[in-house]
Amino acid sequence: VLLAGGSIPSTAASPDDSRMDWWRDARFGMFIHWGLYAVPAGKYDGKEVKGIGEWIMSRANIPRDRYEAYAPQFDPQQYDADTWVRIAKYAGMKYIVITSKHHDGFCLFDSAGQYDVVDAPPYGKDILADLRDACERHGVKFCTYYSIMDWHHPSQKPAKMNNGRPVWNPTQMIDGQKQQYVDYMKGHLKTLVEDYRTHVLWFDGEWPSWWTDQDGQELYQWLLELNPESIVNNRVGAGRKGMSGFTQEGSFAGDFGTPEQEIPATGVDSDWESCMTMNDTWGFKTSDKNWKSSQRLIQNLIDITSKGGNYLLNIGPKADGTFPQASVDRLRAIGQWMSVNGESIHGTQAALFRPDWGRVTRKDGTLYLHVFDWPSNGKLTIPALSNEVRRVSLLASPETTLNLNRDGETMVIDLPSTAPDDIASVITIDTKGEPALSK
Ligand code: H79
Repeated sequence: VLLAGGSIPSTAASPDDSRMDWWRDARFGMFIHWGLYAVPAGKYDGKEVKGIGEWIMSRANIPRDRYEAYAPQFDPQQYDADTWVRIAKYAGMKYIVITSKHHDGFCLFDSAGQYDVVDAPPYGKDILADLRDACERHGVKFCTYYSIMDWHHPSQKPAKMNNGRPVWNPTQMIDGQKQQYVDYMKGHLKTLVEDYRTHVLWFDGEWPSWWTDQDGQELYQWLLELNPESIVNNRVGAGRKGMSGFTQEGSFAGDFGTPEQEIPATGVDSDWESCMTMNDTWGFKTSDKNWKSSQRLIQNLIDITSKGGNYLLNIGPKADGTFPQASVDRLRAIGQWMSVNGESIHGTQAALFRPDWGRVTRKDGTLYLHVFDWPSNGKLTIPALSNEVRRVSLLASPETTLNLNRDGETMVIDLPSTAPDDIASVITIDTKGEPALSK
């Protein structure tokens, strides 16, 4: 039924695993990268630092004590979790994954240790608890990112020194310290599962050589014993293949593949989620103005959905607690499109074919044709279906019926002369039974 998908990656979640149901239906989530790095926002010692903003401690080789000095400057007085969740919900996002601890080691929740926002004056409030509460009020699933590599924890040291300055990536584990660090992580994760009620554990920073797939398997099993409903990404172990994000052949831990900043060319017969940015950074950087268009973002959502994946679209909030205006503008445009066409995304699956004029999704007996390039001759061609077609119409105006004629191996739909939507117009085909291609 799905598109042919090359090799089948072995992720742990089986197709009939009901714990994955909400996640598979969601299709669209918000990633939030927020932490101390929002304070420097891409600048160190008065100089612009190249690369992604949340990596500034590594990119500028910042010593621990200098980086810690951002904590008392992090005072997001305008942070309002309710506003964030309303914005996400309006855009059609069904879940939010926020950095509970990025590679820099600073926690946005009340951790047992001292390096967290609750223990950092002047702000001193529990950012993640507020976001969890807002998510629960609005019916959005609260989920957390967690970095295994930790540039701040005393169990780890820099890969090497460069002119007396630390090179943080990848960290080295100090001999004899690993068990203590694993216990530290488990303490955090137990808190995130039990007190913060996180639905997805989104690991990252799994690539240092001291973290093995055996460690990942054990952590994965431990997490599912803690809460059998948890969903865990494939970066919990060491099975990820580079930035394409899929799991290698073999038996590796994790429920879904994690392509980063890319969309697979075809559908894949396993669960996956593409995480992507709106500009070129995850954590806020003042200088990064390279915003993708709303059209690009909407078509990415459709493309990913048509291939059976989820789209995790990132926001990097500013140090004052607000989303960058360019991000808000784009989420509003996505929300406008979703308010008319969301039915063609939520709860839909990979489609039967991938045409050159756009993308296709399906739900039960309905096919949703997303037309990116509206044909100038008013005729839209699709491969012939073997089932009886009950009705063809426009999702934006369901009362209009469109004509469909079979022509050998293809079917042709007569379209109105102008596209109802500049970005993607959705045509629905209701069939008797599950749609299938005739050959
Ligand atoms: O949190 C965001 C980034 O900070 C983080 N992941 C997203 C979600 C990120 N980490 N690294 N990168 C982005 C780029 C680094 C990639 C590499 Fe590798 C790490 C190259 C070598 C080690 C990934 C793992 C690719 C190969 C192995």
